[in-house]
Amino acid sequence: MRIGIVCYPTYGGSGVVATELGKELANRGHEIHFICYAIPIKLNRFLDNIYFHEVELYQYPLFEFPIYTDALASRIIDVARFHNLDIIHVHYAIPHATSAILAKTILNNKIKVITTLHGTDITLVGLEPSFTPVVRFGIEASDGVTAVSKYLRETTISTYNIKREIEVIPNFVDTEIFKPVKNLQLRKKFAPNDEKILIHVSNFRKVKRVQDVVRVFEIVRKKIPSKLVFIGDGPERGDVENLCRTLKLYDDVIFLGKQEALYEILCSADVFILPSQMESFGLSALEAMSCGLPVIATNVGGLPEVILHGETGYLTEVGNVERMASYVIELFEDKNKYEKFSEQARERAVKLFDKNLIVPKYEQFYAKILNN
Ligand code: GMT
Repeated sequence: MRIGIVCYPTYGGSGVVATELGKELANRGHEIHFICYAIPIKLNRFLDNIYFHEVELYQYPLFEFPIYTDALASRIIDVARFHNLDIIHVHYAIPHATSAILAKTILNNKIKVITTLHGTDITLVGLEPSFTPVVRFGIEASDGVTAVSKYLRETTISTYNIKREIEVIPNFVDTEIFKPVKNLQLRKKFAPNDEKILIHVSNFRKVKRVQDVVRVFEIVRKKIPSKLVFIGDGPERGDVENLCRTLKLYDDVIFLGKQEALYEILCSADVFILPSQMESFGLSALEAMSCGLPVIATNVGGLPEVILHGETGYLTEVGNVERMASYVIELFEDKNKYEKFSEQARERAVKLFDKNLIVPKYEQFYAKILNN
């Protein structure tokens, strides 16, 4: 198939999923055309069957902001015509579904539009009155719609009063890359005295409640010698760093910023903390599980579909840092339990979310939509 993929090229989860999906599909012989305003961060080397088309954002004094939706639609039209695309698969509804449907209309319906809903396009941004009716239209007018968790499907249907089918295709991980191989050198760097290591990866947005990670760490550290590693960057980072200073934790906290080889760092840690206010899936939790890390997270959104409470980690109510900390301490104090959780986390990632299980589901979905 010839497939166009539209995504945000940044560090966000939806862009990572879209890029990894494109790479896997290319590997399976499909011709993949990424259409984005910058090259996706994970598309960092030449790969056969993959092409990149930049959406150029035209500036004109009259426009206070670049007109992305129209520019993207025009680029989709151009690529679809010239490369004879069968499908345009957009990740994150806003405004990608709108652009794709506009392009499809201009192309006299000669292309199928598939929209994958990822999270805040539905649960946060899409709820803004300035977006809601357009998001709803984008979902109803797409030829096929997928959501990354059952939770996200149900929420979409009820919140936007959706009448159509939405297929759940969960996110996936390359379990051959994200695998439990301890990097002792790295571990020694973070924890020179063999302290335990807590880790958190995110884009430091408010919804991630990163300050709670620090609060959890503060409690754990009083009982068990430990270090905290942060990966990622974003609007809340300054505040989180300040909190570490105020609580006099700074010497035990390592801020690595954005990182490429996530798996190496994940593997050198002991537990993953994800205290999000909302999480439609939690790709970072899945990647950690694949590396054999138990995950302590909040019981929200799609997280219970990924993390099994009492088997691969623990789930708590949002903001209950005491309970989160007590679970971390429990795992650190009970070596057998820790190892069991670690094995079960890895096993769940391999059995349910490996790329070789999930990518064919997208191929089947494409075939179904093309035959409709
Ligand atoms: O980061 C993004 O690009 C999208 C982001 C969001 O804010 O919607 O992440 C969502 O998509 C990821 C990939 O499917 C999921 O793993 C995240 O759980 C989800 N984030 C939220 O729901 C907050």
